[in-house]
Amino acid sequence: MLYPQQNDRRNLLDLSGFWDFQLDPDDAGERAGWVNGLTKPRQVAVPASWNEQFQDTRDYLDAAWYARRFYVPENWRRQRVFLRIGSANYAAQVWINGRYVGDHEGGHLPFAFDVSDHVVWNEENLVVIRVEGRLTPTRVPPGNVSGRGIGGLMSNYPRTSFDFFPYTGLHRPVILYSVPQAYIRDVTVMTDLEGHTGVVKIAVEQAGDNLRGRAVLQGEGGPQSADLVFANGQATTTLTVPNARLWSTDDPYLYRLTVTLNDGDAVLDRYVLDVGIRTVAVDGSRILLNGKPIFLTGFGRHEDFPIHGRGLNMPLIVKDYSLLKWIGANSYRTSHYPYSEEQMWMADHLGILVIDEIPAVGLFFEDGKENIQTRLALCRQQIGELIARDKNHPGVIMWSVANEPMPPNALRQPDGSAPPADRTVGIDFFRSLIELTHHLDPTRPVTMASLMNGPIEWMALCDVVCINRYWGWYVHGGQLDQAAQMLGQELDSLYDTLRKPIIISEFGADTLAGHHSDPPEMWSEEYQVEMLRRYLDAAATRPFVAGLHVWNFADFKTAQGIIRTGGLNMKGVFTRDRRPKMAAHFLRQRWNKAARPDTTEQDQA
Ligand code: BDP
Repeated sequence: MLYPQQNDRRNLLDLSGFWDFQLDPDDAGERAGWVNGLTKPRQVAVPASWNEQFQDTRDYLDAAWYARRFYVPENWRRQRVFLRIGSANYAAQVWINGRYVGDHEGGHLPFAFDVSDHVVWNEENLVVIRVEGRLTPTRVPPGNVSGRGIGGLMSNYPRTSFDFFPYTGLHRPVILYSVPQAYIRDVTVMTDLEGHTGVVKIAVEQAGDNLRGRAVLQGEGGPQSADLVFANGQATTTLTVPNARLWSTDDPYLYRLTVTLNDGDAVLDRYVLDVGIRTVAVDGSRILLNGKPIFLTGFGRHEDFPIHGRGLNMPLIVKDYSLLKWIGANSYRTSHYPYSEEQMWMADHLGILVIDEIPAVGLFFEDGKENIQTRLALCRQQIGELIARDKNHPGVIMWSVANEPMPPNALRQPDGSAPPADRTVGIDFFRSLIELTHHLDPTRPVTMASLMNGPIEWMALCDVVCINRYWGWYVHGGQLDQAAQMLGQELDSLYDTLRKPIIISEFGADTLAGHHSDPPEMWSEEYQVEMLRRYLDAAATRPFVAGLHVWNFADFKTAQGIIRTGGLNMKGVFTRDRRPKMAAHFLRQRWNKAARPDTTEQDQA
């Protein structure tokens, strides 16, 4: 799933802009012939969620249709033409000129179709996309789940099984692109180190005849190059770079790999990729980047902003990464779904480490084998698509296969005691998912973010243990000393049992910007600071804690409910429009070396 590229052999046409748009609450569009054009369209922006573009679409999650006309450039005639949709949440079906092209399920990953036989030349084409975002128990993430113990205080609208707004629509660009008839279908790069020598293993997949090709790596110690000889469409080669300049958070140095397909002297296709030479490993209780322990500082985030919703928002990406740098964060988790490819690109270029998560949030195990298997199949599909998309990003250092999967009865224990339920449920599920992930990518550790009181058997399947903890908020709210004590005890006992690196992948307090109190009281800026301080201090004295991700980077929109004022989760250290709360300055003092030149590495934890 290579990102579309424009160069001397390939081209692309970004179909972003205003599209025809029509709601279809009765699912009548197909019968009414909308595949040939919408009957009463209004204009909607793509990419963007549809929810906040109109007043009548905020909570609308049923089917809606998008349509747009385009010409295919005449000089693409001898090429193959693909249509690529960066993200359609949740399910999409595509037609071109009234003919069915294909479909896709799953909201945050790209999909593409070879439409060479669908498009016409010298005439206008019509692309029609039906998108539908219903919440159902057998989707990933699930929604509208009944009899699961969520009710009363926790009930929300729309009825998600997760705490973020179920934004819907064409969230990332729709791109038409051209490649030569014989073309580079895929490139996989894995890097390793032998002493000071960088080892760059390259696998290329081509479509077309068995041609020859070439891989050229440019950068310090280069250029290095090798011929590619294809058999059955595959070729592999290894380049070595003496005294390689490694990719790291302090020096995110990128080499430039150019892969070509050649016929004699003629270049048939070309693809260019940034390559960071680096290794990631887990050693005892440490996470190693290039063989050296790294402590993760950062956040869980969301792709979220007013009006755009979850749509690609380039200025916001620039802003968020500059704030991450300002505060001294070196990492984040793509809670709770894959973020845009543009975000991954930025992480590579700025030296930000990413824990890359599939949309497996709100998983549960109480509705029978068949439904559990349906969700497992979707999770397996999504991790496959995510690795296919993000495998070449040096910034991506870990895969996360779930967020807070819920064992039976977990929510019925308000005192935090261990649920009496069958704790072995789900083990086969996560074993299957984690084994698949290791098989698809043997180079990166795998984790999942576990719920307070979640089964330790699930954490034990992971290479790195990620725990979401709300001591001081949902449990022992207002009692920070008690919370800190519980946290310390829990960390020690988890490490005693698991002997793996532990990342506190969520901890935080809802905080109303501008609300103050001394002594600190819940919802005040002071309370957020004091709570974060307790967690940072607990980690600083425990070398097995390998990272801290505050929940959340910024306030974000969620479903309506009585614990979410204004439909917002306010655990951000920045407001939704990116103004810092006191906690942002506090974290900067602790994390950003530039803000505290006297701080030692140790203090950073
Ligand atoms: C955790 C979830 C996260 C929520 C957070 C919260 O992983 O999605 O937003 O709690 O309640 O359980 O703020």
